[in-house]
Amino acid sequence: MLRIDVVTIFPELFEPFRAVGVLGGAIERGLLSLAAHDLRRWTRDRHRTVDDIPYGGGPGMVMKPEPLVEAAEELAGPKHPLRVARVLLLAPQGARFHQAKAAALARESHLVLLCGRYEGVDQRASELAADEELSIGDYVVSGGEAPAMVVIEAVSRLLPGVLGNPESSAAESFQQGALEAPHYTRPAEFRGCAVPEVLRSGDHGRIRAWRATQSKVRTQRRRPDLQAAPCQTGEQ
Ligand code: JCQ
Repeated sequence: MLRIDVVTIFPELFEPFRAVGVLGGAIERGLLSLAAHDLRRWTRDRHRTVDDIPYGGGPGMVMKPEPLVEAAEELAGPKHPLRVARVLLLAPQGARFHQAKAAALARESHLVLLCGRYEGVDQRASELAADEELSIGDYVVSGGEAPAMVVIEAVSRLLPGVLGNPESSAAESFQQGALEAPHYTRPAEFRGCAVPEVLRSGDHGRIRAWRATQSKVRTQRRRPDLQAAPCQTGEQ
């Protein structure tokens, strides 16, 4: 059972998210718990302030450190002695999130995801509260909520028992580092475009070989940066 706590100024964003699909099913079956907490719960002033102007000047606002650090400490315990939870701050400056990272996080027992907003969070919040900063890619979005959802989706589907068909995760983990072959379903012809004949042949050996080749060619052409897994069929 993996416990995930999210700290955000928009906890309501996570209500529909946690209700549907693979994630909703996993929560329903008790394989995962997901709670979204309002950061303002850890404010003390009458306006429940979570941001302030930047030291040194410049545009926008910066998230104050106190609410984030107190939230992380209440949910995960103090950073230093023996914290079991991993506290992650979603930020464009973080280390890039990838499939192997998702697999590592799926082996944890408790994740706390801190969502920033505005121009960023006070550096001390990152240092005092977070164990690591994670980025989902080189673009800026308005808050850490969408990036947190990406991490939650990627991690939750790797938890034991979450995916119905164990082959789908096995196939994908084998494919790790390579793009998948194209997929087709009915009709066999649509607007003059036919499904490749091999997929309709019923010859599972040929199908496997075709998919392996497609996977390899696609990876080479579209994502030459990926380190492709060795081809299982030996097909070139
Ligand atoms: C995450 N790639 C992009 C936006 C401030 C920590 O402070 C902030 C966080 C965000 C949201 O994260 C991203 C992001 N991975 O933009 C502003």
